[in-house]
Amino acid sequence: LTPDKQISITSDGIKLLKKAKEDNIETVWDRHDAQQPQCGFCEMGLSCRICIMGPCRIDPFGEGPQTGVCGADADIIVARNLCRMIAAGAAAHSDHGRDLVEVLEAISEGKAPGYKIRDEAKLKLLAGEYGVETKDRDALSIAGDLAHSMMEDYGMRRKKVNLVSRAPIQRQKVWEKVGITPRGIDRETSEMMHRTHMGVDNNWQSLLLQGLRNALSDGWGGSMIATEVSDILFGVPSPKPTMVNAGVLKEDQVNIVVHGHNPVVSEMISLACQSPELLEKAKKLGANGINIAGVCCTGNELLMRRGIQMAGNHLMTELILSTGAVDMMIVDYQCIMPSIGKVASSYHTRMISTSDKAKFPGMEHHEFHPDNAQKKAMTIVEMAIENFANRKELFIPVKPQEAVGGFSVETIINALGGTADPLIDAIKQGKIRGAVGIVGCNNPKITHDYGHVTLTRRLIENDILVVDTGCVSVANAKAGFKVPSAIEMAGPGLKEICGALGIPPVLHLGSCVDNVRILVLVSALANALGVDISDLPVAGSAPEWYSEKAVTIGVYCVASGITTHLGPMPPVTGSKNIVELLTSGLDDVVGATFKVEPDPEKAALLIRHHIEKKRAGLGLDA
Ligand code: SF4
Ligand code: WCC
Ligand code: FE2
Repeated sequence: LTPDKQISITSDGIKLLKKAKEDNIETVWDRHDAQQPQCGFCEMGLSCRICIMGPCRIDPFGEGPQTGVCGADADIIVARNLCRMIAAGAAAHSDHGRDLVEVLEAISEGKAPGYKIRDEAKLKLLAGEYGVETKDRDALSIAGDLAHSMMEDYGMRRKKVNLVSRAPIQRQKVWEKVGITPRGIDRETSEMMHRTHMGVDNNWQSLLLQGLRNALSDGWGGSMIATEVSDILFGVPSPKPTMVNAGVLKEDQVNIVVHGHNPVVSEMISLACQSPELLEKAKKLGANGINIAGVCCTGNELLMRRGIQMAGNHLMTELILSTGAVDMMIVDYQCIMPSIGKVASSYHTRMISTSDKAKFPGMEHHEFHPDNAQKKAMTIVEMAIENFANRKELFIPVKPQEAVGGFSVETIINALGGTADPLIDAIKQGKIRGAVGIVGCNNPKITHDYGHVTLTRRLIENDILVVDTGCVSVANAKAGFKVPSAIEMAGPGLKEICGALGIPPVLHLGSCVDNVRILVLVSALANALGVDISDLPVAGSAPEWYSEKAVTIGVYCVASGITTHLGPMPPVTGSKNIVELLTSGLDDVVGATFKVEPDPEKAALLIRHHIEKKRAGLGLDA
C-alpha cells in the first residue's frame, strides 16, 4: 500500500489496520493491491465465460474481435453478465428468506424448540395478505398455512408474487404494461439463468427486462418475505439505544461476534448468551459476563430488535479479529470473506460456521437446523467461554460510540403519531426536501466509509432525511449521526422536525433484506399523496457497493421507481447501449434511472438536483 492512500476514515479502522500489519496479517487491502491492474475487459463487462467455446472477450477499441465465438456482441455479453449478477443477488436474499419460511413451518409443526411466534399481530397481518384464514385459529396453525402459502410464492403456482399487491396501484400498472410483474421468486431467477445460457435470449433489451423482473421478485418477494417472517419470529423492531465500533468489545467479558445475515442463528446465540447457567460458567472461568456483538447484517438484525451492539461493517470483519479480544466468531452466510479463518489463526479466536450452505477454510463446522439450534447455540457459546482463558494481548483501540437503531416502518409511523401525515406535511412545506435511502457495502476501491459518511452529511445538511441499512448504517452510526443531538448537523428544517419528534436525522432501517422497509415506506408516502413512487422526492444510493446483492437491490429500487445513485461503476461500460438505457432510457420505462458518481460530494449535488426536480413535478414549491 502506498502510505498516502487513505484506507479508512474511521479511527478504529486505521488503528486496527496498523496493528494487523504489525501482526503480519494480510488484509483485503493487501489482496486488492496484489490484484492490480485488474482486468479491463472484465471491468467493462466485455469478457464472457458462459460456455466452453470461449472464454471470449470483445476489444473495446474496435480493432480486435467484436463478437465471441458464438457471435454474441458487446451488448449481449454485457447484458448477460449483468443479468447473472442480478440473478445471484436475488438468489442470495431469497434463499435467506426461504430459510426463515422453513423455520416458520417447523415452528407450526412443533419441530423448532426455542423459536416461537413473537409477533402475532404481524403474523395475522401477513396471513390476511396471503388469504390465510385467521378467525378462531391458533397462531401455530396460521403460521403453518402462511409458510405453505409463502412457499408457493417461490414456485410457479401463482401469476404474481403475492406481496406485489403492496405497491401503489400505479406502480403495479407500470409493471404490467412493461411485462415485468414478478411471477415466482425462484422462477424468475431460474428463467434469468436459462435466458443467459448460450443460444437463448440474445436481445439485450429483453434480457435486461427479465433482469428487472428478477430483481422485483427479490424486492417484493424473497427479501420482503425474509424481513416479514423475521419480524413474526423475532419481533417488529423498535428504537433502542446501542453502541457501535470496535470499542464494543469488552476486556473483561467473553466476546462473541456474529457475522453473516440470517437472524435464525444469531437470535439463538443471543439467547444462549443470557443463559444463567452459561453466565455462571463464564464467571467461574474469570469473565465478568458474555458480550455479544455483530458485524454485517446479522448484527444489524440483532441491533434492530434487541439493541445489540455492532463492532463494524464489511471492511472491519478482518480487522476486528486483530483486537485479540474476539473469543469466538460465529458465521452463517453472505459477505463472509474466506480469508477470515486464516486471520483468526494468528489469534486465539475460534471460528464457527453454522450453515449447510456455507463452509469456510479455517473454521469449525457446527451445523444449525431449526430442530437443534437451541442446543447447538448453548454448546458453542460454552466453547467460547472456555476459550476466554486462551487470550493473549488485547488491543481495543477506541471507546464505543452511542447510537439509536430499530426504525421499522411501524415505529416511524408510530413516532409520527399514527399516520405518515406529519412527514408528508413537512415535505410539502419544504422543511424536509425529501428522503434518501443510503444502502450497501464497503469496497476496498474506496476509502472505507468515506462515501457513506460524506454523502449522508451533505444530504442532512440540506434538509434531506436519510434512512440507511446494511453496512452504511454502521458507518453512519460510528460517525455520530444516530443520536438525537445529531440534529445539530442537519439543516434548519430537518432539525426542527427531527427535534420535535426526538429522532436523529439518520434512521437505521436494518439489514440489507430490510431495504424492503424502504419500499413499504415509499409506497405509504405515494399512496398518501395519491401518486406513484417515481413521483416522490426520494432517491436511493449505494456509495461503496461491492456485492451482487447490491446490484439486485439497486435494480429493484429503480424498477420500483426510485432513482438510484451508485458509487462504483458496475461492469457495463463495454456497451454504450446499456449504459444509455440504465442512466436515461429507463426513465421512460419505469420512471427512474441509475446515476453513477464515485465522488460523494458530487453525488450529493446530483441527488439534491433530482429531489428538487421531483418536488417541482409535484408542484410543491409553486
Ligand atoms: Fe464466448 Fe459465446 Fe461462449 Fe460467451 S457464450 S464464452 S461469448 S462462445
Ligand atoms: Ni449487505 Fe454489502 Fe454489508 Fe454485505 S452485509 S457488505 S451486502 S451492505
Ligand atoms: Fe447484508
